[in-house]
Formats: sequence, C-alpha cells, structure tokens
Amino acid sequence: MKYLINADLHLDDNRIEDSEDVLHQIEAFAERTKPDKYIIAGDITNKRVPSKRVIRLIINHFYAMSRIVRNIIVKIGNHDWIDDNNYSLDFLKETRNIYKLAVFKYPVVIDKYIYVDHKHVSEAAMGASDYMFDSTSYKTIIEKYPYVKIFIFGHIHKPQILSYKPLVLIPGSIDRIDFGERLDKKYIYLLNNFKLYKHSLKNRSMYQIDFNLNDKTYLVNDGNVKSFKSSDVNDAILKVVLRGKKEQLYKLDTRKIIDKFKNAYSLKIETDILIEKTDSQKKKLLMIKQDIGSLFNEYLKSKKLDEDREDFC
Ligand SMILES: [Mn+2]
Repeated sequence: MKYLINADLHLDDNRIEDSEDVLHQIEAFAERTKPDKYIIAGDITNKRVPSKRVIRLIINHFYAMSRIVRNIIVKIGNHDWIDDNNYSLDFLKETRNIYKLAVFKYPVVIDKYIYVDHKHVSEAAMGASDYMFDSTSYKTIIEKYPYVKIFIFGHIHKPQILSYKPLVLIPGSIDRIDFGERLDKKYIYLLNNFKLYKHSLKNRSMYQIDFNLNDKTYLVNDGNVKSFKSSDVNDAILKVVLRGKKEQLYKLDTRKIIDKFKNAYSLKIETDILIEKTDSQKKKLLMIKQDIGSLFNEYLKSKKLDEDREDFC
C-alpha cells in the first residue's frame, strides 16, 4: 500500500498562483508514483471562510487526485475549524462520494497502523513563526497506540522526522508561508511498504535582507545566501529590514529601495531602531525592535506596492 502524505497547504487568495503551481507538482508526482491513498494532515485552507477561488482550487485538486488514488483522507487542522459543528471544508460534504473523501475532526488511525493528527508536538523544532498551541510530547501519544507504526503530525511548517522507530513524521507545509520559513525546503512524502520517500517541491524564493545603516553592511537570509545580486530577488517574496538610528531611518528615502527591488513579487519594509543606551558602567548598543513600519506601509499602499501577505500562524 502506497500513501501520499502532506499537511499545511494553507491555500489562500494572496498567492493563489503559487498554491496552484505546487498542487500541480503534487498531482504530477502522484501521477508518476500512483499512491493508493492521499493523506492530508490538516490546514488545507488558510482562512476559515475560504474564497470561491480557493474552493475551486481545492475541488480541482481533489478531482485530479481522486482519479489517481482510492481514498483521500483529511484530518481537519486549526485553520480549517470554525466551531465544533462547522469547518472551512463544509462545502465538500456533498462531494465526498465523488472524491472518495473521508474527513476527520479528531485524530484518526488509518489501516490500523498510521496515526494522523494536526497538533504541536513538543519535541519538534519550530519555525521562527510557528504558533504553539496545546503542545504534547509525541512519546505520550505513542504509548497510547502501541500497535501504530507511523505517526503523522500536521501543524508545524518545518518538515522533520522526530523518530524512525516508530516513524514520527512532520510533513511540514507545502510552500513557504511566512518569513520564518525562508530557509526551508518543502516536500511531499510517499510511504511505500514502510519506506519513506520525500520529493522536493519547487517554491517561490523568499528573501529577507537586513540592512545595517550604521556600517552599511547587509545580510541576506541570515547570511545563508553567499553571493547575492539584487536581481536574485526578481519574482521573489522579499522583506527588507532597515536597522539604524531613528534619525537615519527618518531621513531614508524608501523610494530608492522600492525602485531597486521593483521586480520582486512582493516587498515588505520593516525597521529596527538602534538605540544608544548609556548606563553608569559603559556605553553599549541595545537593539530594540520597534516597528515604525506603518509609515512605510502607508507609503507602499499609496504606491500599490503593499500586496505582500499578512504574516499569520
Ligand atoms: Mn495548523
């Protein structure tokens, strides 16, 4: 039996073409590998009331997948919940038979050996902006299900394996959702006779450039990008963080930055004010994150450059 596994699709209008592209990659991979079942470990939608375009995207994806797999199994995630009786995937109720779809509110064990939940497990390394809720050690869950061989947890966006025996897999999100994920590679997983394969997904690049106005130096993605040209951010999701003293920041002409990166897919500018603090012993620089970005955001709005998505958990 072959299972195709993913989680945290977070389909949203903001980047609908990216969502569509990555879903097509998943469909093409499924076409090649012919899984029997498709398991989604929660958070298909980003908003609890998805738009018509997002609904259409999900229906198209399920239609394509239902032509390949025998079953589609969905565990509802926190982003899919509305209340105990409603969830963002309610529109699928009428089409369950067409898509051979099973939707579960609570943790479920599939074929007596695969446990699927959407939950924060305390051992997982979190992405920079993952939101922690209701954290439990996976060990306490394993104890309750001694016959289960594979545990799958959606919710945390950073893909990782916490244990090999039993297998404890966090598939992660299928696309870089926010800047905390800018260094992540994303995957779709295929489980075939207890062997796990991961297939890389191609995602839009995401860069954060940290400018220090004091010493005129900059870091790209925390120094993980070595040789960098400004054209590298073409079509990328970009955040520029300007770090300097208040006077420097107020004097700055953001139009130059906006112009320099005008080919970015989206641009967000943030500021970090460096405050020189004196105490009785010595002088030191204390960095305080203070967002005066609203000024810039207003400016970006007036230039219609504010199409960047909101960060969310
Ligand atoms: Mn979640």
